[in-house]
Amino acid sequence: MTKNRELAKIFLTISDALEINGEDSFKVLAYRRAARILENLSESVDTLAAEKRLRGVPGIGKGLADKIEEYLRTGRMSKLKETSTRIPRGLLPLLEVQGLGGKTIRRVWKELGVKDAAGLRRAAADGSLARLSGLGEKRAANILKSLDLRERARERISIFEAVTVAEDILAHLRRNPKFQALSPAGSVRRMKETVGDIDILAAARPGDREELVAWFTGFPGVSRVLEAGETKSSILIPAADGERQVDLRLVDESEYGAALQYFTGSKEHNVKLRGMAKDRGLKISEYGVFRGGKKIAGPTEEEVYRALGLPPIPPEMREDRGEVELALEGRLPRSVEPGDIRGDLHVHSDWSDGRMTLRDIREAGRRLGYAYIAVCDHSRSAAYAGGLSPERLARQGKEIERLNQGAKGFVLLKGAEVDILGDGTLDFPDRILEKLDFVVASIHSGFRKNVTERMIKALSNPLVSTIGHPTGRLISGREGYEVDLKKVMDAARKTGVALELNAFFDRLDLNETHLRQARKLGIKISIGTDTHQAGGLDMMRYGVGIARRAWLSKADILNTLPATGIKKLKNLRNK
Ligand code: DGT
Ligand code: CA
Ligand code: CA
Ligand code: ZN
Repeated sequence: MTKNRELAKIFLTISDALEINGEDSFKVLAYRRAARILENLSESVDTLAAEKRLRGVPGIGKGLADKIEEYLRTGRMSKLKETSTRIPRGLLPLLEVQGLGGKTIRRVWKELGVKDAAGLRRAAADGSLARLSGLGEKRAANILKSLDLRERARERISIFEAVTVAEDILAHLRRNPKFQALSPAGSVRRMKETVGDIDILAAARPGDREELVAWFTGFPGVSRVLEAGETKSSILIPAADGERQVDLRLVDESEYGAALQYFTGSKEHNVKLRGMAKDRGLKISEYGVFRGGKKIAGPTEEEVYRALGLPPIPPEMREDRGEVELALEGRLPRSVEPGDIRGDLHVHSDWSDGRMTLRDIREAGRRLGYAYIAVCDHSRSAAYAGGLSPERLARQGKEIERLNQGAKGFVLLKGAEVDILGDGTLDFPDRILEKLDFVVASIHSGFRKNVTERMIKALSNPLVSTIGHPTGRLISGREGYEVDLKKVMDAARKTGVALELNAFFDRLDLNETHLRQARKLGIKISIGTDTHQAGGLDMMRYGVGIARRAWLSKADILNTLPATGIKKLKNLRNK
């Protein structure tokens, strides 16, 4: 972990502790802001401190600069000790539970003696939580539900974190030329929205294995080695909230394809294949495909499938949801591929709460080889997120037109993420929406208030292009809106409005189950990263991964169209 991130974490802990201690929200926010500044800093704090430039960083005053210097000098921060020793440690993580703020945590601590998640659970079970004045049965039940969701999510990690760790380790492994082949396997390769442990497969000569296992367990980030065998080894990598397990399997080059197929799974898919092989007088294992004693496939995955009479099946589809049967009939749909995506349909700029300027977005879009990015900043009611007034939106539109002048190959699209208000009307009037190329309509407040009706009303407006994050869930622990998606989908099918696949890793909303239903109904899907900074544009890969898991093809996805196609949608729907 870099010093910047270490310090950001410390400041977050301090702000959490202050909040539970009942300090001014002003102080709490100052530390939280400092954490964010540190995380986004492009220079290391070491350098800034060495060159006496810390105090020049906007948002870092003298007080914070002193604390940073103290930490860099001594490895300790007295403020951290002072604030966090005053409260039980087990209370800090409770701040991440939806529906629990610092004030409530302070009260359950002081009035009910709750010191951690287990204590909170007991207080919910014996009714004392609900009896706390001002809380009531309903809020107590919701808190318990959020706690459950969070703990369930905790056992698995996000696909984003898993891919990031896997790629770090693969980069380390690739530096040793004795690995003959390397690939992610398991749920990471299948792009599941959450991952249990991270699997990596490698081919190597028997004589090299001892050295290669040592190379793997010598990965600089390792906190513990669980197993270091020449066929299987496992390490733990430290993370903010625990440890992540990474398994490496070493096989012979002649078995690499069969092992890759086996260890990619899913287990259910493998069971189906094994049954099929048996019916054909074949045997399939992680060593190869065999007829009698004769090995007929092994080195490549493609041959393994071919030996069973199948075309290669994309890893994302291997869940035994009918893919094997379709492949047998030669009717496997052609899944959308990353290269089919011509733009991003949901990006925030610094005109609202994003960090990229319009120029930054243009540059990033060009670098990615995109044809367009739709700039979709928040609308006026989203004041907490710097929502734009109609005037500012108009000015932004002018600026986009100016930036697009004479542009070849890439354009910024004029968009907005417009709030669906409490009564289902939109936060901008039609005469404003008319001027835009792409309109995302989203619910950001009133999660339990007539959500279905409000969405359907939004869908009936021909100026709306798509509904943003239609379920509102967060994978890390928020259930989302009370919405009847079936009804929303029926309305989307009738009006021709798209639904979003929000590709931000903690959303992935619609999820793969909903996307499959949408595909069957012929509903178009727009994929947007909803990113607020340049790095987040890469989240598109998780969106595409989930789309592939739902068997979506190029034709199902709006952003495989050229820019002119996106702009024309509105006119088509207006007829
Ligand atoms: P995860 O880690 O829970 O996100 O899911 P996976 O799919 O990565 O599961 P994992 O790590 O237990 O195993 C990786 C792959 O290895 C799995 O997808 C299929 C294969 N595999 C593991 N154990 C078995 C087994 O007992 N039978 C079969 N057929 N395959 C297995
Ligand atoms: Ca796994
Ligand atoms: Ca595993
Ligand atoms: Zn957004």
